[in-house]
Amino acid sequence: MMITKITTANIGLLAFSLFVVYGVSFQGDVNALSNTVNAGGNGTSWDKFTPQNVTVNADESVTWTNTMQVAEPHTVTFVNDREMIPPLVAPFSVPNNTEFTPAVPAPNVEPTTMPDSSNPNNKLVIMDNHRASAPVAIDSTKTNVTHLQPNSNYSFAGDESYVNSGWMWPMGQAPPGAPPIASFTVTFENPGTYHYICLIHPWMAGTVVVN
Ligand SMILES: [Cu+2]
Repeated sequence: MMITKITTANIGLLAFSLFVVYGVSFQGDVNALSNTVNAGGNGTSWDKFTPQNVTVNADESVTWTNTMQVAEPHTVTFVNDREMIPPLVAPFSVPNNTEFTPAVPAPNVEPTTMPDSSNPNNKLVIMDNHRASAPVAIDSTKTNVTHLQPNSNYSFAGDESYVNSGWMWPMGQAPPGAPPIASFTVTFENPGTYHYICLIHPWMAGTVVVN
């Protein structure tokens, strides 16, 4: 499980690198329907939510899908306090004798580890942060964490401290070991103006206005 997540993160970085090399030549039409938002696109829209701003009525839903032509992930992430912005990876302390066995056959993978300066019996292993890569909701107290199913329809009260889609891949392009998340649907229960970002490309931002 641990290795799978590290592998997923590395594949994500690889996918991003491949996108930088090959993705810029793609062009595509962005054809947004009512209450649907494209997360990423092609050509110059690859790092945008389209439409960037949507307006719905209370109890209506908005669905985001990843419309990339290459395997580049995006997230839809509502954060109401900057300290709740999660790092994509984080160090965790494990006993020095902990061994990691790759769960997905691959000839060239290895976890990143380093000494734990606070405990000589332990080492640090850099892990994918589940709160960033998986669908998660955290309530206004920042203590009650709900793990959502991939491609969830989440009922959003509006006062949550954190609501995340997880890494959404173009349909069918999630890499081995990654949850096959291709969409995220949010039903907005209460009027308000709600801002969201993509954790992987934090300059990607959008707004939902609920009347
Ligand atoms: Cu993104």
